[in-house]
Amino acid sequence: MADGGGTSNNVYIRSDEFAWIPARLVSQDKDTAKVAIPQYEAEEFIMSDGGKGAVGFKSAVVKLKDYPNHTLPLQNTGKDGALLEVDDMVDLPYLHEAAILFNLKARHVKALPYSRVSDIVIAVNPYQWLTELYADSVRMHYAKKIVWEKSDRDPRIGLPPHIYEVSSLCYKGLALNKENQSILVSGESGAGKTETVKICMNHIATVQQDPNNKSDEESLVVKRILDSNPLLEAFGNAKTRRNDNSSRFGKYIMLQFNHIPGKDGNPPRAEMAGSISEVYLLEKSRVVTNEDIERTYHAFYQLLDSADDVKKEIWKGLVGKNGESFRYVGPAPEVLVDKMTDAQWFPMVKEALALVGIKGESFLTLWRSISACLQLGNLDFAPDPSDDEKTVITSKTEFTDFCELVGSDEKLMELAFTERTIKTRGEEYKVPLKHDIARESADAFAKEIYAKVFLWLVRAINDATCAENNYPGGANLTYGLIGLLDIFGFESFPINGFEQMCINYCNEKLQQKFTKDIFAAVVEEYKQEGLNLADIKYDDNSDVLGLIEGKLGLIKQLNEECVRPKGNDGAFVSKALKSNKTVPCLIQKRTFGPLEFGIHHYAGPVIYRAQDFVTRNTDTLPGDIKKAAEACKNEILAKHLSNNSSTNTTSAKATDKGPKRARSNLSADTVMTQFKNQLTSLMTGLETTKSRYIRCVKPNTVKRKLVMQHITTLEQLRCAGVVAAVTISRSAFPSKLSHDEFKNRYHMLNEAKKKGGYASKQEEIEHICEQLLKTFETTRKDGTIAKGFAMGKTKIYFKAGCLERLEGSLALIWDKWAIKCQKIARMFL
Ligand code: AOV
Ligand code: MG
Repeated sequence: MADGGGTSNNVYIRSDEFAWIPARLVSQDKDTAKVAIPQYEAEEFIMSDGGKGAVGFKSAVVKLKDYPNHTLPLQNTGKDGALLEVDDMVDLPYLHEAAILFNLKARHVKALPYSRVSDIVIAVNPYQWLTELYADSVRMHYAKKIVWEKSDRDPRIGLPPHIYEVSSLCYKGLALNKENQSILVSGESGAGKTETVKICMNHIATVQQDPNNKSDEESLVVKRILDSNPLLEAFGNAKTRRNDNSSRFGKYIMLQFNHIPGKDGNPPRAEMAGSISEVYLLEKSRVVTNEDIERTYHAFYQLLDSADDVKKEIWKGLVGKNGESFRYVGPAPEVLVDKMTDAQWFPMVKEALALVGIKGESFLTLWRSISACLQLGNLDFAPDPSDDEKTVITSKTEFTDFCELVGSDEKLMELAFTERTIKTRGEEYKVPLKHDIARESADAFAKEIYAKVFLWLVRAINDATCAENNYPGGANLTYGLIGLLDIFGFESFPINGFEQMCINYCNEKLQQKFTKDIFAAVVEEYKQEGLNLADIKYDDNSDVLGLIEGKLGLIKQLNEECVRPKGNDGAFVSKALKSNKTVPCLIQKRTFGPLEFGIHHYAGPVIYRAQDFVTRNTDTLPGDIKKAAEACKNEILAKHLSNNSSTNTTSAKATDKGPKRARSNLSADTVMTQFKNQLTSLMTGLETTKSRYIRCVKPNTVKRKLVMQHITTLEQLRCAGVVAAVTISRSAFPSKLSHDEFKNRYHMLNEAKKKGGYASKQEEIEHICEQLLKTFETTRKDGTIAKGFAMGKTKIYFKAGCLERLEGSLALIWDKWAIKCQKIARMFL
């Protein structure tokens, strides 16, 4: 292919450093291609869209076998040769990984964080607050165009992509079509999930207000709902390496609505009547560990940085103390959340607590429980000098203070830490505990207290916000809901543990739904266009879910180890590997250690190390400590310290105080089983909604604005299923063009024009394609011929390689023209 002229010379090639880079195709033969690669300063390249500022060119030869279909992916360039940048990436003529990456990047460097892939909104974290993007006028514009303006066409046409379109569509679907809605937000840590959910929630709170009643103030319940965010963040968020305000739990907020019939010619409305939140897998281990760069939960610092008179009222042991006084906290860097310090947050949190009814005595109980966690870290244990099988508490004053703080009998608590009650055949006896076991019990106790405080808080918030308790007639409210899911994204580290397995299991569940929904949307599009549905097919991930939650699956095997006397991690792995030997998505390698196994997840392979899986899954507090806790005067400890950590708050009844069910047997209560049940209930709930997807992307690991690192961005697009979504929607026909676009661009390819003209534009286009795409024809199973293209009512769809063929033919024509022009020019010289 000749250099210059046709746009088909602009391609992408693979790069180790940048994943994909733009290049110019110089020539190619069967196996290799010669390309000219523009050279950039590395820094400049990740900052710019790669289309400008090249400092020179370098020649290279690439092997075509490294590329899908043996073809270098083409750049999407406009008439002027500049990179085409579109709102909706399905409008790109060439849709592949590199095209998505460079389109997102072209937008990101212009501070346009939102793009679409059909109905999915991609939100690239701008790492700068774009005030104008969220201005009141913009909020109202989306609501007006999407919710209130009557139109038969897609209301998003003409609107730049925005998460406000998602919140507006949800509200419209609920208010006008009476269909429950959900927004599923995903992305890796720091990608912007929590911010996105808050922005959508605030938008919904505005849109639901009566547009004809300007004085319609935010109702108390709406205020409580919005203010529950900072509250959950104080107790459930922490500074991590990747995000200064990282949510260490998953959440699903269900906003409840009442139907307000339309009157005086106005359309019906849905009024926000309440909310219920469900939380998942709070990271308990953070309470008892501290790392240099990371911190424990914000609440600890807020308490320790509060004024001495506040501390004195909560517990005198806090006065004059700071992080360094407590082992679980230690010295830690100051962190600003929403530009506020920990000390500034404390009164805000106090106010938000009061709004959900936590004030006076219950306010003190809450912070005393947090102080009790702190104090547990400072307890010291040592071998008893007279018998080193026994343990003594060496930090006497700290221990007395702790007992006073939780309102416990000192003797009872001491025995709970230093002895264990064993029951056999109806007999009960005590065995002494070694000091390191006693220390572990103190850690387990602190984690448990914190987890219960968190659940207690969630319940209090639910009590104060659910429509059942707070909206007139709310107990019988059946109208509808919008659910917002802010949950941990897919994780893969060099070493992956129990937590990653839970997280990735959850992501597989959501991916299955995502794939199903995308597929349904493609089926719908094909129907509308009148295409043959037999041409589309997709693979889903039910094999991976079978491996995890199936009859002989990993959860089942792990649970069995947790009830088996002497059950252990090694036995779990060997049994799991044996019974799933023939399952292709399970990875077994000779080079693996005895505790290692791998899973081919939809987002890629992940290797797990099953160290502590049995303990993590069982997660029980020693019985003696549990008993001592139940005897405490501190209400949160005494009443809510059950092993059932599931909030199970999907109904108003779940706001009942106290544990909901007694433990029937151990396996019913393992962490995995609880999580599986929670996920099943989440998925069942989601099935009753119309789900909309926002995929958050973290453009770089240095938290800088306008910078996009290619490799990490692409990995996220794969994990978020964006590439998969495109693959599904384009599986049969990766490219499509409207009839007009086709005709404008390729009409000159019609070398053998039909005599007598064409009955329609469609017929003419079909004629051109018939001439050029014969070699792409295949025979379907039923014996019919599938062409290289499919003629839809408004668009024409192409199989892989077809559009490239047309582009190639176009380039040849241009070359001929160029030669002709040169000849003519020479004649005049
Ligand atoms: P996450 O929820 O996805 O991470 P966050 O929503 O906490 O991520 O976002 C991380 C940080 O990115 C925020 O603190 C902001 O500084 C910035 N940010 C996110 N979205 C926006 C936005 N729309 N505009 C401006 N800045 C933004 V984690 O909870 O860690 O998985 O566990
Ligand atoms: Mg978050």
